[in-house]
Amino acid sequence: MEKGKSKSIFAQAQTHIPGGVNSPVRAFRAVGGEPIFMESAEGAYMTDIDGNQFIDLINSWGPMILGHGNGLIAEAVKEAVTKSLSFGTPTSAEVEMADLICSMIPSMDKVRMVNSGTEATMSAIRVARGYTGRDKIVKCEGCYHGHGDSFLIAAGSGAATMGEPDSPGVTKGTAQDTLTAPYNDLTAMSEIVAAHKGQVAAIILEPVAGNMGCVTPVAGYLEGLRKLCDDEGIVLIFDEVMTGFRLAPGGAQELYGVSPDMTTLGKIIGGGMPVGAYGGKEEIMDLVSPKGPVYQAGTLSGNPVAMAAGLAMLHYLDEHRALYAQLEATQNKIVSGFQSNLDKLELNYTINAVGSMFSLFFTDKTVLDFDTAKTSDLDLFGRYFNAMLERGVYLAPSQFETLFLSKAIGDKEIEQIVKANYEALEEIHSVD
Ligand code: HOZ
Repeated sequence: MEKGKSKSIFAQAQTHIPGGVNSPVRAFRAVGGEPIFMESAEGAYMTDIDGNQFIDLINSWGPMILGHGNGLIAEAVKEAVTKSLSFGTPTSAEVEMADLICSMIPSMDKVRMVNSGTEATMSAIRVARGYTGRDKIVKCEGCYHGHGDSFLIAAGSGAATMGEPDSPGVTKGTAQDTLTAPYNDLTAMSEIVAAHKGQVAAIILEPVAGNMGCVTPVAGYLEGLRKLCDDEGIVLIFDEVMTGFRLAPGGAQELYGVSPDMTTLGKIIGGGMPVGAYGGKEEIMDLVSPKGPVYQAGTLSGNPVAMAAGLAMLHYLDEHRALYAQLEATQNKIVSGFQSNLDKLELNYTINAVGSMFSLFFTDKTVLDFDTAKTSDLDLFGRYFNAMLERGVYLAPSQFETLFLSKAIGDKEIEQIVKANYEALEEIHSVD
């Protein structure tokens, strides 16, 4: 594969960008090699600056559920741009967006738009603290809720990839208010809450974790957390930045039938533009300024171009609910192809999958939390990633990320992905 232009721009990037990238996982440090710089994308494919084409299995880490270059979204953005890039005043698009979100996710009575998932989660815990008058939060090990100080404790995603799940720069004062529990362990969570009775404002988690690879909730886990929070007066926050509008029109909470008190959103609601949102029960959200005393604001919040893209996306998803079954069928075909390849080559593996999210772990353990995710052979994963890249399939460049499928991936691409998987596995297997 020709990589000359990517190599040269990455060298230049080191001068004025820390590590040469604007988000750590993109640097390929976990998999070896150097990042590929993209030029354009259409449907299921991305093309890099050297002219190489890749089937995209990250889809901008979630937002591009319809694939790249979707005409509806592009047209909505073009129209919005002709009116203004930003007013700094309320617009009717924000009202339409709030109404649509709350109708698709019934646990949300009210919602506030922000600019990223990080902003959404930071704001949500502030509101939960204001509502309960308590300081502590509990998060799950390996879950990632953006890079707010309170969440960089036992964090997944890039923090885990770089081997720094507890970041320097987070003060002891902040860190002491974040408690952690293993994912999928209701007993451990109950014990932590009991040990800090009356002090926990919120339990926050990804209802399907995507930042330690894809990890699904075991039967009864989300229901158990719901009961625990009800019993102890704790705000249950589902971070649906990845899963919102991806696993079902109403997100993971619709799929699993468990309603949180608050929800955080991002990715798909922006249709590819930078957007986040947080919301929930009216009695909680009415504490947000200017209705209530909990302060949170943003110059570009509810940006008209981002709203236009997000509205086009959400209207499409609302009106095409059969899409979710189609995405799941795509996932099933890819996963069963991978399983048969892995079995043929007698490799140890676990595949976790739900809807249009899935991960392949090189381990014989069942992966249900951060500790079991870490049993995956990371060296093998790195070689697998690069072997897939060579064959034109772009995976997440870290074991501790999930893959995201798009509507644009059809039978032709599925065949190519499964074939590439076999050849890549055979190559790394024969080196072992
Ligand atoms: N950390 C995010 C995914 N879990 C985004 C990574 C990126 O955009 O580089």
